[in-house]
Amino acid sequence: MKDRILKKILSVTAVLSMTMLTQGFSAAPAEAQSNVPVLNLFTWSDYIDPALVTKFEAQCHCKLVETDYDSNSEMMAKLKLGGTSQYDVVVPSNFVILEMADEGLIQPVDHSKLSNFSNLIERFQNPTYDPGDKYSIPYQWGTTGMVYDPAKLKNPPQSWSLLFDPAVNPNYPFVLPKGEGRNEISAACAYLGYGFNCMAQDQWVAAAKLIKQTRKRPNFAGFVDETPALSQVKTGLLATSIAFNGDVGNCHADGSCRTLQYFIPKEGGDIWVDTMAITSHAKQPALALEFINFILDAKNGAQLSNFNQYASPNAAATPMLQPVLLTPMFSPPDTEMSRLVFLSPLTGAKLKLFNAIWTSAMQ
Ligand code: SPD
Repeated sequence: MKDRILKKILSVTAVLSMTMLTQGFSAAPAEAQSNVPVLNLFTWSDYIDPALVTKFEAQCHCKLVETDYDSNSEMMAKLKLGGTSQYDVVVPSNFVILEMADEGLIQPVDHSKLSNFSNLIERFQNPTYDPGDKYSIPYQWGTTGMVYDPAKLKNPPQSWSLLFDPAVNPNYPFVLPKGEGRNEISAACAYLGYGFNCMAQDQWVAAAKLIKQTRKRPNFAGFVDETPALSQVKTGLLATSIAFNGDVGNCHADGSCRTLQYFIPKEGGDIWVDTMAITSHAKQPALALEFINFILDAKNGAQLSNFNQYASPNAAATPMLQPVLLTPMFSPPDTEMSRLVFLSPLTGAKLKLFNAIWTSAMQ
């Protein structure tokens, strides 16, 4: 805990010093200021150790500017509004890579610049969501399930009914993520018995109907994405929400949510890989590759996981991981694996149809 706070203070100090340098509050000559190249990283909240950022800046003699998002849809919307030249590296989840490549938001990765690529666990070197890692390099992986506060909800069923059955949670406020809709429609599908990775139009329509009914419940508190929703469970505003395993692990580790419980519902949940990709009009493609290779380094990969509490795709990092990261919550055993599914990518007409159904569920 102390370490984390210290790291945050150090990183804020580093950012302030860098800001003063680049904004002219120091004696540094103007030419030197404009010579500092900037790598713009667009990533999920609370996903990179500030100390790693500082370490990378020292290595690349550059400045890394981090901007955060809380869903793939938020990230993609910003890229479509000019972000493909504003940001250099983005961190999309496996199931949107094809869509992003299709829409020209990201470019192929030059593997010849990634000397640390072979550190990846073999199955991550040629994943089905992006054969040959053409557009994306694995960053972290994890699961999506439910978090709840046992002081409020006593022994709730380990089921998506915690979200969708009014009898299970008649009173406590709860929310649904507002992101791209895949987790919400999939959770509703799983609850209705269609499986988490449902792909048929009538299943999506039934799931959307359930979400519409759910929204009308008096204790529905609105659409809030997973990471900010967890903060609301921590502060006691909410009793439960959809959550990512590592986010819960992170607040277990820093002591801010020790009693909160996380589970993967019996009907199934999402297993995902977040990846590093280079935007189609990146201003610093060489720095972007240097950053990706930096994260693929064994020590840096371990530091990343030990900070954000997500499982690492980096085999060489594994011996340096905190033991907790090898426990079932972060590295699910085979019995859990059988309940976890990778969401299939959606593109073209199917994606349009999904988006229309999801939009109608939210209105
Ligand atoms: N705080 C970091 C959260 C990263 C979660 N990414 C997972 C996306 C799966 N849909």
